[in-house]
Amino acid sequence: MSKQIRSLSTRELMAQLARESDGLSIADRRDFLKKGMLAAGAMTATTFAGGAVAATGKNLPPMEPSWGRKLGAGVVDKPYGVPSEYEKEVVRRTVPWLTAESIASISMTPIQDLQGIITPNGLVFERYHAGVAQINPQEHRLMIHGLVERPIIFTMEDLMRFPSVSEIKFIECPANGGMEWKGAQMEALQFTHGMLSCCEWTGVPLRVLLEEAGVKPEGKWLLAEGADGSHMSRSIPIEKALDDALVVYAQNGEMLRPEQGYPLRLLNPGWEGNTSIKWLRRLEVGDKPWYHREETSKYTDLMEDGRARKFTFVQETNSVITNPCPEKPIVKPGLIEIEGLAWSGRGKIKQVDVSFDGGVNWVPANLKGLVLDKALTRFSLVTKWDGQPWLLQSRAIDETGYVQPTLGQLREARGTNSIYHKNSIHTWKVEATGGVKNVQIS
Ligand SMILES: Nc1nc2c(c(=O)[nH]1)N[C@H]1C(S)=C(S)[C@@H](COP(=O)(O)O)O[C@H]1N2
Ligand SMILES: [Mo]
Repeated sequence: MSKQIRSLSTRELMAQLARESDGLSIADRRDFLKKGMLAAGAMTATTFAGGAVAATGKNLPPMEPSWGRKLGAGVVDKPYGVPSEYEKEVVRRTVPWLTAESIASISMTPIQDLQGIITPNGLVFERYHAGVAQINPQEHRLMIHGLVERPIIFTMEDLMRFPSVSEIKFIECPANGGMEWKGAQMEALQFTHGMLSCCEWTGVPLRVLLEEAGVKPEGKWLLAEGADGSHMSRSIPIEKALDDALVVYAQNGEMLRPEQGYPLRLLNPGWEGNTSIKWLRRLEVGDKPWYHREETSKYTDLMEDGRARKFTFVQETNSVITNPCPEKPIVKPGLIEIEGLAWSGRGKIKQVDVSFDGGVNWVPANLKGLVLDKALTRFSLVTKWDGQPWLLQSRAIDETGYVQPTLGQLREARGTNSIYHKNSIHTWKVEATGGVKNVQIS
């Protein structure tokens, strides 16, 4: 049988390189295209396709694949669609030793397998303190009371009558990366950075609901409480409530998943995930914080001197390289698109730099697609790998000028007793085999 070879023509290659080099400076681009030209001339492995692919097996060219020789499933075979069976490894995962019971645990998003910036609903990481509440929306209510002129109890129907807004925002558990304060131990991107998601959320600005209730001048804080068995609650400053907080009932176009707080959740964009109370049932306006469990014994940051930081709401600027990563080693020498995600709880990502030598030299990456306030931002840098070892890092800078710290700088400021807010520059060690290891350098 004749071998089917799929290699790119010079024209295709040049077009591809031109596309991939978008965002490079003119000098970079000239250099890049020149390299591409040489590669095309020599037909070396300097293409993304990598040249020859031998066709064997009866479903490969030039044979007609089996699925083209029979009829497929009809409409509404699956009234609610699910991914291909070949994608069954793309799932949320948990670290067994992290928690004793699944009802008070956390699962992580497989960010190594996702494209773009939106997390599909079935892959959004889950964090529960008492399992998923199963709520009948007709029996669900949101009560606003305390220091207000007009206490109100809303039905879901009431809430959905308000003009809605839809916004793309990330949610990150502040414990993301928390297992790495003392040293590198998680050999997977899903476990070092997967307590992270980004969805389009639809609901009503909290400000609008508070205006209905009429907050009294002495009302400075809000207590948000969930209807689940944990009745998880957090104190939220009124400034955040009046700024960009949302009360949401939908994610990525459909009603919230039970895992995400169906039928109603609070969303505090850019803030610790645990302030975004799920299964939201109660908002009480007060004149001071409540100091409940999840803002005293938990979700505070123990410093070296034994004191603890409290109300550290903002998820600081962070970034990580998603390709390559431990789950996605480099498979062959040649051109590679380094890709990753950056995010900031303070606003938009302004710049991401990539280092190949553990932070000695930095190269600016290209920000791909949408760059939104408090949303995941995808970055990309096309380069060539010839089997040389790399200490690969990314460093994000947000629009406020905040620069993601090195591990050394973070430990200097906070010590190593913390669980939360570990946003330091992350290092992947790329070995000569193309394998990727999780390592730490200061
Ligand atoms: N009512 C309630 N809200 C909650 C929680 C909870 O256990 N109960 N967990 C919080 C924590 S710690 C986080 S990080 C986020 C996670 O949101 P997700 O499960 O939608 O990813 O929800 C928060 N809201
Ligand atoms: Mo969390």
